[in-house]
Parts: sequence; structure tokens; C-alpha cells
Amino acid sequence: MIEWINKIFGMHDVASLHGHSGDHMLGVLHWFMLILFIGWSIFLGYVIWRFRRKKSPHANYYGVTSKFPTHIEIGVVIVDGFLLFGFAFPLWAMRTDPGYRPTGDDVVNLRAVGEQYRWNFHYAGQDRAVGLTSYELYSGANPIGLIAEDPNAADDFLSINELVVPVGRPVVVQVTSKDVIHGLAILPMFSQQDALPGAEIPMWFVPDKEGEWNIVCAQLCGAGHAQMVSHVKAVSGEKFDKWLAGQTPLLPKK
Ligand SMILES: [Cu+2]
Repeated sequence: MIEWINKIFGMHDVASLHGHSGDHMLGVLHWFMLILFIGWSIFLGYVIWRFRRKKSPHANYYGVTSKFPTHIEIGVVIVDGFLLFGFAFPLWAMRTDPGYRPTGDDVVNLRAVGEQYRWNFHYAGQDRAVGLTSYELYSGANPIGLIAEDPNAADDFLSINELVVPVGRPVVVQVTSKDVIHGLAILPMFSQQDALPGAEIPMWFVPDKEGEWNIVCAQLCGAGHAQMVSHVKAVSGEKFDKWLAGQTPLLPKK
């Protein structure tokens, strides 16, 4: 049902594990809003009819004397508190708490470095350890400032505007920027994070569907903002390993 509604309204695909629960939650919230809208509309109609001029020509200065509205208000506060502390906070913690971040052998580690106007995807390479970088080393040949002396940097490679990820394996992206604030919005993966210069902020997801989608910049970052389009390509684990093995390290071998 939700997928059908998404299609009608032109909503994006969902292609990550946690994306389905996010989509489900949005679905429930919208049905809930529809119920509230109908309820309030009926109430409005009733009030207009009940207090029509013919029926009550004089204003009543005492207002409501029943305790019922107070009880309803307390009920609403309890339900809201339950939604907030029972669902929203735990869900948020699962997405952002470092304790929940995947660390196993199958994790794909990379950095996403925003710049005017493109995304540099800095992959850790075969050793799965991302090499150190420094802004002092930014250059045309080394746009992410990789430090050659760091042993972890030897096999790191760069994929410009193309994020390739394997289906079924966790992908941890450290999001940052070289110049202004950008926003890495990978909508099918239900993941979005602002890229701030000087800060590395992690986000993670597990792709669960093969396909190719656009990545957009979610912050108005300058005159070329609209051209800052990248792609995410979710492929099978096998294809991903082949792709990874075929990449050339950014720094020449010493
Ligand atoms: Cu941008």
C-alpha cells in the first residue's frame, strides 16, 4: 500500500534496511494526520451547527464547565510522551549512537568530501582503513589531501561523483567538506547529513536493493549548487569486490 502511494506521489525508492522502517513510520504518521484532519473537520462542522445564531442568540460567559476537555488534554500529553520516548528517541539513538555503528569485517568505510561543486568519495581500499588527510596537501592531483606517509593511505582511492555500494553490507560514510557547508542527501538510502568543513560526521546504512539513483546536495552551497549531482550505485557484493579490486590508488606507489 505504502509503495503504491509513494509511486503516485512520485516519492523516491527505498533501498536500505532502515529505510523501510522510516518509510513505514512516515506512512503511519500520515494516516494518523488524515484521521485527525477528518476528526477536526467533523468537530468544526458540529460546532458551527451547534452554536448557530438562531440557537444561541446570547453569548455564554461561563464557557465549558465539564472536566472532560482537561482529561482529553492529559491523554494527548501521555500519548505524545509515549511516541517521543518510546519510539522517536530510541530510533534516533539507533541511527546516531556510536554503539550501534557497524564495525564488522564486511563494513565498507569511506569519506564523502564535499566541494564546490562535486562529491569526492574517498574509499579506504582493500585494508578497510581510511588514510589520514590534511587540508595543507589539497591539490589538483590530490584533491582530498591524502598523506603519503600514512601506511593506511597507500591503497586509498577516489571516486568522483560516483558512490558504489554493495547490497547487504553496512556502509559507513564520514561526511565532511573542503569549503562551504554541503549536504549529502542519499534519499533511497534514507540517509542525509550536512557536510561541515573541519568536522567528520558519520552516517551509515545497509543497501538492500540493486539500482542507480541520484545523490543531491541538500544545502544551497553556491552558484553551481544545482549542478552538484552525483550517483549512488548499489551492486551485488561480488560486483562491488570486483569494482574495488579494479580501482587505482590515488597516490603513486613509492
Ligand atoms: Cu553543495
